[in-house]
Parts: sequence; C-alpha cells; structure tokens
Amino acid sequence: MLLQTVQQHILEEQRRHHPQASGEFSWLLSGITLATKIIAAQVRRAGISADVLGATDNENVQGEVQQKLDVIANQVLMKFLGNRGNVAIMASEEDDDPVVVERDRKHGKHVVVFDPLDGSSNIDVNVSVGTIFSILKREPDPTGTRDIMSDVLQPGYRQIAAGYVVYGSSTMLVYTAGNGVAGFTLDPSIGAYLLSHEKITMPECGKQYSCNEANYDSFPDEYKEYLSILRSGKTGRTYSSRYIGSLVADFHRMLLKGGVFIYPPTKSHSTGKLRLLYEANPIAMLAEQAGGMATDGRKRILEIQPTTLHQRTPLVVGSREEMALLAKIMQ
Ligand code: P6P
Repeated sequence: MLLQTVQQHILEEQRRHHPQASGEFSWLLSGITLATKIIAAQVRRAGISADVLGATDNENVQGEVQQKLDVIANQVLMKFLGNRGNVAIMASEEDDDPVVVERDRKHGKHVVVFDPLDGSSNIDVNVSVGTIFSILKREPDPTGTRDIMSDVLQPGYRQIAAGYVVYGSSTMLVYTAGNGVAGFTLDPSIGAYLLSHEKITMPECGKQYSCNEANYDSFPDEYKEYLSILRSGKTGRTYSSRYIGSLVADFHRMLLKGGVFIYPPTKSHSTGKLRLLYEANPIAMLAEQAGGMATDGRKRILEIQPTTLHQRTPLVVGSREEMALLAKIMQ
C-alpha cells in the first residue's frame, strides 16, 4: 500500500477524475484533517484533563447536555474551516443556526455541515466517538444578500463530499468525493493521516445488525417483522447484534463488515432520532459510494429535501441484501 497522505490522495483523485480542478477542495479538506487531529489529541487525553472531560452546564439546540469536548470540537472545526477562504457557510449540530464566514460570503463556493463530536456522551466511558461532515457546493453570491438557508438545505445527492473521523482504537478518517470511499489512519508519531484502506467496499451481505433493541416495543410493525426475519435464520445467515450507541462506530463496522444499521421511528422520536443533514446524509453518501444503500425505511436518504437544519429522520443503512429485504417488507 502506498504511504499516501490525504492531500496526496485527493490530488491523485483530482488528476484522475477532475484534471481541471483547482486545489480548492484539498485545501478545504486540510482544514478538516487539521481540526480532527486536534480533536483526537483532546479525546485521547480526556481522562487526565479535567477541563475537557464531563459535561458543561449548557444544553444544545437538541436539548442535549453539551459535553465539554462537544464545545471544544465545535470551536476547533469552526476555526479551521472558517479560515479556508472557500467556505462561506458552516452549520453545526451544536449551534441553533448556520454561521456565515462574512469575508467569504460573496465568493465562497462551499458549505460544510457537521456534527463535531457525535456520540460524545460515550466519552466518559471510553467508547468510540466521531466527527461527521458533509460538504455542499454553493453558487457565489455577489450581492451577499441570498438567504443562507437555501445554500444549506440541499438534498443529500447534492453533496460533493462526505466523511467521518472515528476516534476509536485508532483514529481513522473515512471520506468520499464521489469516486469511491477511502480510509486513512492517523499515525500519531508523525501527525499524519496515511492511506490504509484504498477503496472500501461494503460486502453484499453481513452477519451483524445494529439497533437499540430497548426501543423494540415502539418500533413500527414492519421493523419488528424485519428483525424477526434477521433473527430467524430465514435469510440463510445467522446474525449477531452489535450496538455501541455511537453512529460513526456502529456504521464503520457495517461499512467494513457488511450488515445493517437500523434506527427506526420510536416512541420518543416519532420521526427518527438521527439528523438528516449532518448524520444521515454523509453516512448515506459513504454507504452508496461503497456499494451499500441508505433509506428512511422507504425513501432513499439522499433524495429527501431538507426543510430545517436540525430535522431528524429514521435511518436504515447497510448491505444490499439486507436493504433489499427491508424494501420487500415495506412494499
Ligand atoms: P440511542 C449519539 O447520541 C447518537 O446521536 C448517535 O451517535 C447514535 O447512533 C444514537 O444517538 C444512539 O441513540 O437512542 O440508541 O442512545
């Protein structure tokens, strides 16, 4: 395997697929790689640094108690994406509204939507967490007067790139720019993400499903039937249940091993718990680019037209065979 950094990989990709491309995208992504290296360093030392472990006294727009690391991760991403010069708007799970980079509002061609530290309630118990990002294009706005929400509320098929960093047993960046999925492992000894998974493809089927079964009683009947078939062996495969409660970690397993991740509507979240713009959309782009599928149970995630920044959706994402079975049940 080539010892290739993210920047080298992107430039290689652009040379192959977009020879006319400027270095804009690779410069933008360098903001994410730098920010997530800083976040990784903070996550790795959370237990020994009282100023980063634990919760703040604040709640975010979701009504969730903000962990100190949530705030740190959000600030770091805002700083290193905001100074790229080609990002006009940033929207975060942690903030009520999008942030406009005023000096780049007129000419900036990108919008970045992100969940700075997904699953952060797991940090105190040393469980993997992640950063999820979605990159959208926008037309320049010469007058600087366009409604910014029209640039943010784009359906997922409009993403030009998407990815995540999983802070697990190793720190891995997984991203796609529409030409397949690549994985990079952070080498802390040199502070660089190095290509470790050149082309990630999701197996056609798997042996694991991932779901919070504590919500089973409030699942719609079709999901109960679906889980019953997976458990029964009627597919010809026996399944194990794996659920960490951290989307990036649960999805990363599906991406590499195959299977299905299921977050249906529940009693407490009747429209689903996961957020469309900065969780479901980037995960769905990665899944499709790796040969898998992602729906809200019925509709392709990437075709959902967002109406609000923090809107939620049911999410079922995984291998083609498991997704085909669900589609058959939902007919
Ligand atoms: P539950 C973490 O809070 C998160 O947003 C995702 O990372 C994860 O998949 C989900 O919520 C877990 O939700 O209801 O199973 O605890």
